[in-house]
Amino acid sequence: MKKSIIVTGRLGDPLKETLAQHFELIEHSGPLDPTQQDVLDILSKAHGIIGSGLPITPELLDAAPALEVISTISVGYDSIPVDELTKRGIMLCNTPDVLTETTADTGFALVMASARRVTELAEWVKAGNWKASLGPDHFGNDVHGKTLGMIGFGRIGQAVARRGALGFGMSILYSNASPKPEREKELGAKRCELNELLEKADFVCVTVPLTAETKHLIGADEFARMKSSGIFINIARGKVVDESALIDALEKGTIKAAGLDVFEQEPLPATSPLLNMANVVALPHIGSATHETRQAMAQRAVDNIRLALQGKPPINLVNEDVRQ
Ligand code: 8YV
Repeated sequence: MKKSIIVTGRLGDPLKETLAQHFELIEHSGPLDPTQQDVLDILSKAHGIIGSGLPITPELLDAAPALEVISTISVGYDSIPVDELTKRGIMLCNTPDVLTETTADTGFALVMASARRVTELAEWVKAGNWKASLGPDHFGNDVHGKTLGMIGFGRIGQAVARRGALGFGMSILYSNASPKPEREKELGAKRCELNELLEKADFVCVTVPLTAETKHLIGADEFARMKSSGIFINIARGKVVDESALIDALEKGTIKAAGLDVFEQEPLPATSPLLNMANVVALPHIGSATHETRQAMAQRAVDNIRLALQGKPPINLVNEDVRQ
């Protein structure tokens, strides 16, 4: 009998057909809410779950006794209780690497857009306001030659730094649990304490994963340490930042501007003050959202779940200890 996979994400027909050769696919749109009878029915026979933005709870796992693997179409897995999975012998697979460069591109788009006021001025032109040559009220700030501070220096952080150092002649500071000597050699990057980074950087860019330790890592004290000309970029997770402290810092001029792809609550509520700030560039969590990269992520997630359910090592296993 074929093993069953619940498909909650958008995979596209060719990938679904590949999976269907080996497994029974149960397509489910909407949240996997274990208080719903139809969800309980499909969970009771699922060997695998594939999808993105999967909020996984112990209640959901209780309802899925045959579950062997969860394959998330994302690099982040902050909505999934990894220890709980490991305890139950369930593998967790994610999709790193294939989204690194695209997400770094998004980070750099936010650096450029915030410093040069790209979206603000583009809207201004479209609204028919360009009637004379511009003065300092419409000037931005340079990016080239400035200091870029990376909070988190994993794959994506390093890729953002590479753009800054090699493309824009920026000096790179990074705060990270482990040193990255190769990047220090390649990019002249310097590792320092978070406080020093905040004080020295012209651009502060967050790329740490969301964990219990990084929740609200950046708050009022951290914004107060930044230069008043400093620009804050977040392409990680909204909850790494105390958003009300960020709003306060932007309103009071503690920092100059922000470029944000992620928010404490997504979609960003229509009442958020961030929506009315000219010095904020807000994107709808599109870090990895290109046709090419989303396809590569879906392909990787499919490969991971197929290998895991066939008893082979998946390409990206998060909880390595589950297989011991
Ligand atoms: C995903 C992301 O697109 O990979 C991640 O962790 O944040 C994004 O690339 C998002 O989770 C939806 O799939």
